[in-house]
Amino acid sequence: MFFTPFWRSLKSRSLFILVSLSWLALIIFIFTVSSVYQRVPYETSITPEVDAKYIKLNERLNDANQQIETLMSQNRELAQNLKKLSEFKSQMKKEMIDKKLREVNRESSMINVTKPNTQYELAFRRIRQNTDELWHFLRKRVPNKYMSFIDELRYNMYYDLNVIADRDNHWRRNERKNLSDYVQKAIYRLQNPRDCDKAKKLICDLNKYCGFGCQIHHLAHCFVAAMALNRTLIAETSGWRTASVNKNVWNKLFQPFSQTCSSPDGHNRTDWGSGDQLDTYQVLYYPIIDYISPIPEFLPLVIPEQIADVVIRQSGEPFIWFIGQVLNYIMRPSNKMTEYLHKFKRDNSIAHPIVGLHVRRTDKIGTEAKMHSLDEYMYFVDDYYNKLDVRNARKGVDKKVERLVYLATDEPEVWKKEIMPYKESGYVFKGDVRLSETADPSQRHEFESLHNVVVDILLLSQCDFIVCTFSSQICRLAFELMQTRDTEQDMSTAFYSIDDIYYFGGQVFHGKKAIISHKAHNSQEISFKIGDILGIANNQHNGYNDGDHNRTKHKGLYPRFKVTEFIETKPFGVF
Ligand SMILES: Nc1nc2c(ncn2[C@@H]2O[C@H](COP(=O)(O)OP(=O)(O)OP(=O)(O)O)[C@@H](O)[C@H]2O)c(=O)[nH]1
Ligand SMILES: *[C@@H]1O[C@H](CO)[C@@H](O)[C@H](O)[C@H]1NC(C)=O
Ligand SMILES: *[C@@H]1O[C@H](CO)[C@@H](O)[C@H](O)[C@H]1NC(C)=O
Ligand SMILES: *[C@@H]1O[C@H](CO)[C@@H](O)[C@H](O)[C@H]1NC(C)=O
Ligand SMILES: *[C@@H]1O[C@H](CO)[C@@H](O)[C@H](O)[C@H]1NC(C)=O
Ligand SMILES: *[C@@H]1O[C@H](CO)[C@@H](O)[C@H](O)[C@H]1NC(C)=O
Ligand SMILES: [Mg+2]
Repeated sequence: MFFTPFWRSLKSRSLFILVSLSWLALIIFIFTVSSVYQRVPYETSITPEVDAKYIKLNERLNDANQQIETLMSQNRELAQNLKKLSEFKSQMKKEMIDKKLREVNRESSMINVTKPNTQYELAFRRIRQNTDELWHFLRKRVPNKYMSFIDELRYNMYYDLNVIADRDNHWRRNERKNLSDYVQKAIYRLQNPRDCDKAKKLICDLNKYCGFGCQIHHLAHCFVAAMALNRTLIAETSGWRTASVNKNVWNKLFQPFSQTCSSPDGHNRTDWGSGDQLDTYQVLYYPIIDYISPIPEFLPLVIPEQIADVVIRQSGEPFIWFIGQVLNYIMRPSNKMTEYLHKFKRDNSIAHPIVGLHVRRTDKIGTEAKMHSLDEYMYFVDDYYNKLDVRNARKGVDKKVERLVYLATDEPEVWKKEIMPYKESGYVFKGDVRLSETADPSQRHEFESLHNVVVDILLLSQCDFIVCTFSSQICRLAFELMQTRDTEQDMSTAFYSIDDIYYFGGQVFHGKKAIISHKAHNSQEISFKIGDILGIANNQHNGYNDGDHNRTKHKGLYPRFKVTEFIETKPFGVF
């Protein structure tokens, strides 16, 4: 940078000299020639006078030639100097980088940080989870009067666990962030091929008639396939949910999937399930997940083999983290949406810490989920803030944290009636009842309704903890996106679901692997050995899962602390 002006001026000076001298030579030449030509017609014979003129002209031309020669050699010299200078410059740069590297190495060897390994991370997360399991076991069995003792002990255990976690959180955050960037860049590259005419493509059919969360999850399925097969995903979004007044709804809410490649055309095309040699075709049509055949090996809950080690080390929910990355790409907000969110957060003074609360009612109740009172949700919001109060007390902060709740619901009555007692006891509810008013089933085809549910999902995903029903795709979407945030702690435990465990629509198998053997204590429980695979139907929230043994086919309860997530990996072509 330092040298640039210097050699740039050298270069321009030499150019200047060259150009001006060439001009001079040209002018002399033209002048001479024209003076000769002017006279020739009048002097019909070559007299000695004319001869002398030619000799003079010749001399002048030689002169000019010589001058040009000199200039050229000067120019060569200058070019050589220039080359030397730029070599010198890059040498200096290299030395500076080397010096910086030596400094960094010295610093890190002084701190002598030993990074935790995967076993350490898994054990640490298990202690955290088992603290919760013990709590759930006790709260369902022990008389209520003992719970304040148990809770206080538990909150203090969390505090100490956080002290231990803090030592390595910087490293955890860096490794997670690095992997996020890596995955986002890989998807970006896949979606923006240099030559769209030659790129291998996967066509995703968007005509799946279901709710918003369901459609987005369907798109995520397509992206997973595109990543596994190393094909650019083409989805015709311009007709997506189009109402007559609102064209191109997708681009109003989100960024396009590609800047360089959105044409579904190609030299040849085939269907998944055609029986053809798929990779010899440029365009591959991918069906709606419900009708797919044959079943691809990369369907959820499979994660990419190439990133599995780091994901398993850094996230307690590797699949949810991975699909969160995919959704994060899909749902990159448009500039308009980004602006809206900024303004909304400012106007509502949304701050941290904040708990996200999603209450799904209306059409869902009695069809796909049971009714739950606000009290059932608030019990876990309360628990979150009690824990924070103890943490602050241990840190010597004697002010209680403000109890903020981001409320998202499709039932305006929750705003108008149900939150009143909690407001009186000091809770502050953020969000906007108007978003809930547009969530009425009769309005869901309107653009505003769609816009507002996107706002609720994105803001829920930015909360520090979520309480909701995982039976709703809306909440699962928010939780998935939450995993990809650049936070100190892994967010895989930052939720409580009042009903279902997490699942991904169309998932092939969700299993748990035994790390401790178990002998059934009663007819409700099942026995198993270390390494056995158990299915999971639900979490009883009393220390037990409900599920079936993959080998013995016995159905029943088993202690959660004896199993860990069963993870399948497959190579993904995109990495
Ligand atoms: N603004 C807002 N709208 C919501 C909320 N919860 C649900 N909705 C509305 O309800 C719709 C979700 O219901 P469906 O259309 O059945 O979509 P889905 O993907 O099946 O989601 P679930 O039924 O919740 O599993 C959203 O598209 C919104 O219109 C919320 O918290 N805020
Ligand atoms: C740094 O850690 C390594 C590995 O644990 C150890 O071998 C080495 O002696 C340590 N160095 C210092 C200066 O503490
Ligand atoms: C960042 O991620 C890439 C890809 O996984 C990996 O090669 C690299 O070593 C990582 N760097 C750090 C500092 O973790
Ligand atoms: C499809 O077209 C591509 C590009 O022209 C060609 O290389 C490939 O062999 C074709 N595949 C089939 C099955 O015809
Ligand atoms: C048993 O586990 C395998 C995965 O190893 C899975 O594909 C299969 O569906 C499971 N079977 C049952 C009955 O759960
Ligand atoms: C994926 O596709 C890109 C672009 O065509 C190519 O450069 C890369 O080698 C492919 N990767 C694999 C694993 O096939
Ligand atoms: Mg629905």
